[in-house]
Amino acid sequence: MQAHGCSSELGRLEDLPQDYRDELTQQNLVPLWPSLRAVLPPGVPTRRTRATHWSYKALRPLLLKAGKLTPIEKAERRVLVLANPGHGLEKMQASAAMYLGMQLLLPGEWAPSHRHTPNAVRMIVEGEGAWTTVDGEKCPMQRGDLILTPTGLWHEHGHDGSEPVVWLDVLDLPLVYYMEASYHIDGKRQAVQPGHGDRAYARAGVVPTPVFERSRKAYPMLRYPWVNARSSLESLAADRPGLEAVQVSYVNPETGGDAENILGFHALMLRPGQVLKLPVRSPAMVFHLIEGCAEVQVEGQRFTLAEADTCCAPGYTAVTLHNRLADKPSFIFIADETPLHKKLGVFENRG
Ligand code: GTQ
Repeated sequence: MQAHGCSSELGRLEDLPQDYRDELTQQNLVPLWPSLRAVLPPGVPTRRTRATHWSYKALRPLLLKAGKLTPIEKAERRVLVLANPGHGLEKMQASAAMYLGMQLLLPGEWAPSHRHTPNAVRMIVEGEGAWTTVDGEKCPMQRGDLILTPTGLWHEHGHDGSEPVVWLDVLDLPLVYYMEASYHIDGKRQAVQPGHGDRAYARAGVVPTPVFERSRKAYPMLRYPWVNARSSLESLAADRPGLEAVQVSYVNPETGGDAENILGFHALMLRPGQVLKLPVRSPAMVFHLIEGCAEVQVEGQRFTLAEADTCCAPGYTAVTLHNRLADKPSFIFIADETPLHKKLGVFENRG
């Protein structure tokens, strides 16, 4: 929040005598009225978040170059941050609450174990043979998989394959940092424990019965394989030919609630040639193209997303998606701030 004058009808800072202003400053006091309209603008919030497109084709060579320039020991996490210029690149945020980064792991490398207060997810972009161990569960990483590393859980990344592996990190870091609640703890290599959430929760609608279990994990499912999400979308589209938004949400299979506490995650299928006008809602959104080709219209701009491209849209803004393929579906991974807005009671759907 920044105090600055912007109002025509309310008194300005300059209207006040300098000695009075100096006295206020000395006492750590600020008059509200010159800044009232800035912090409570009429009808719609001021958003720093700007519609921004990051092309994978353009960033990939730079990420691979980081692999040559900076050894993993000097990076811990070798990430190029997808920063929104509206916030200032140095803020490293895609929106008010969302952070995006493209992470590179080369064959044989290990990104050491740590845990932190912000929640993270990974959306795997390319490469085979990498894995991430979260809370003792070793999760293989394949294109389109979503892997959670919720707040407080140990995680480390390794790579037994032969080609570079890249994934998209989505964290609520900007929010948790703003709350002055962001920190990490280093750990040692985790012992892999038996059990795989993606196997135990293999099908929606039936979940394991906890007959002998004393306590349940807060995050029972950490890996959401793309093959399952994709086939759910195809089944849903086939079952409901009239359904406009063919979308599934990543949820906690025990509670049916959001997979994580602050950010929401979804997969959307655009039918061949489909144009989908999304309702205007308060949370900012991120779109990452898993498969196909799609145009995103937002704030008078048109981004053509090729595979592995990412873009973001501010909240309270109309977004239209268009599948550029006439004969095939396109698949989009969506991250948004909906759980946060709903928990805080500020969520709006303006239609
Ligand atoms: O992989 O643990 O993009 O801790 C930023 C912070 C990734 C990670 C990021 C992190 C990680």
